[in-house]
Amino acid sequence: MYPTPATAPASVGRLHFPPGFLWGAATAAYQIEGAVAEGGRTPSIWDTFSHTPGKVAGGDTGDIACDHYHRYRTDVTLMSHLGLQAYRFSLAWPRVQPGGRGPANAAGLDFYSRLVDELLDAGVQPVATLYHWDLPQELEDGGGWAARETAERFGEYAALAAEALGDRVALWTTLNEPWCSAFLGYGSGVHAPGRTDPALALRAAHHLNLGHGRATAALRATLPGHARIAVSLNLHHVRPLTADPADLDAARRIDAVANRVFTGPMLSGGYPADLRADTAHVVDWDTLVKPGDEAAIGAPLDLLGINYYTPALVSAPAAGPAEDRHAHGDSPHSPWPGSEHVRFHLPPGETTGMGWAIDPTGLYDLLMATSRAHPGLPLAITENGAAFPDVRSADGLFHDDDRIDYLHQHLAAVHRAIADGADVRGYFLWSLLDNFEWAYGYEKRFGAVHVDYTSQLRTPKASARWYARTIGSNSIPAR
Ligand code: IFM
Repeated sequence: MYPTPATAPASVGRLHFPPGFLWGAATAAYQIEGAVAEGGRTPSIWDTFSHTPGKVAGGDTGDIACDHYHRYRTDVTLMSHLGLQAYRFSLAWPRVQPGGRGPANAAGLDFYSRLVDELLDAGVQPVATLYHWDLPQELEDGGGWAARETAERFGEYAALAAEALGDRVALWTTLNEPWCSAFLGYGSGVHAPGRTDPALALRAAHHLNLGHGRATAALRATLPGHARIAVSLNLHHVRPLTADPADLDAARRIDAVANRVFTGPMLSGGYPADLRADTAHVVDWDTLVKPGDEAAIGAPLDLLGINYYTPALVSAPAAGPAEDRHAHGDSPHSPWPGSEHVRFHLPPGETTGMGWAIDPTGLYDLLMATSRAHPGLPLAITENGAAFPDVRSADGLFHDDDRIDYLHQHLAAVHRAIADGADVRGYFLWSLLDNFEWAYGYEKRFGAVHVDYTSQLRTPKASARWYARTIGSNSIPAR
């Protein structure tokens, strides 16, 4: 499935990717499925959060979303027309195992089984993510990710999913962006469950890591030998504002609590000493981390998924006005336990509709740094893309040249990293469809395919056609 890539060959006018490079698109259950009360599904923390007034822009919820639960066949047809080779979707834990405990829910599994069959019939490789933020509400009521028990439950859920789909799904990722689950969910509170306690955020990070370890073991024990197991991290490419030692220390701190809190135990043998020192006044790591935890979390992986959108530019407090919105969202609470004082700045240049700096060099640098830090571990971009305020033109179409430009620049960065030795095996565009963008609701649109939320009509944007040409030629134009 993932051949060892040769160096990308150059040809006049095009940048070619290695033969076998995997082209896909990604979505997540709560963002697209809707049908939140069908087929035995019970509420997740995002149902509760989105129905809490003031938590999501416009009072939007995922109740209907893109109605993908009922329209998945149409959506697979769309994928097939785009020539997608792979589709990364997530399973809703409360659909597969309502309440997060006990036996699997046959109706819930049946939905994913039908989706997988439809994908395979269309020649699209299914890539399943076990957890993209929709924790069963009952588990949150018992403490959520801040409670160790949730990690154990996650391992059991992973086994149920693998038993049902492992005969047909050959690539799995355990968690999607656990940084968001831990630090936006329990630190700044801008994501579900909306808690704002730095100690809980660090506890959640550890239990997400442990859950990843338990799930990896369960998948390994259940899946056939050829199956591949990964995790998707939104690694932050952290840059210091200046070379001043105080700014360098700010960057080190954020790198620790954004990246190495996950890659340390998953890939490098344990939690970094500097992270433990920075946060020793917040949690007692010696009590939190039990003997054997780090070994369990460090179970070998076949692939590291990297989700990249924008870099982080940081400084020590003295360095002038900061772009704190980027760091905290709309919350007065920090998602950076132990490093609340670090200032975040908006990097220079253009921004997307999210207000995020467009900086493909950050992706190149991140890929090269990750390759150096974890040699021999294949990488894939499991998310990359951009929201822009799409406007329907008089011809009825969406000429989203800004999104095409963003994708082109970031794919050129991936190409350059491969040429310079990074072992990048694939790229998944975020997102196939416009969808529920969490606390931003439906206003922010990341899709290559436009969704009219009233009629549920899907309209491929120009970027979808551009991406189809990219897949078809395994290349992008050289500029
Ligand atoms: O929509 C999200 C996705 O769920 C996780 N990664 C970032 C995307 C854009 O914000």
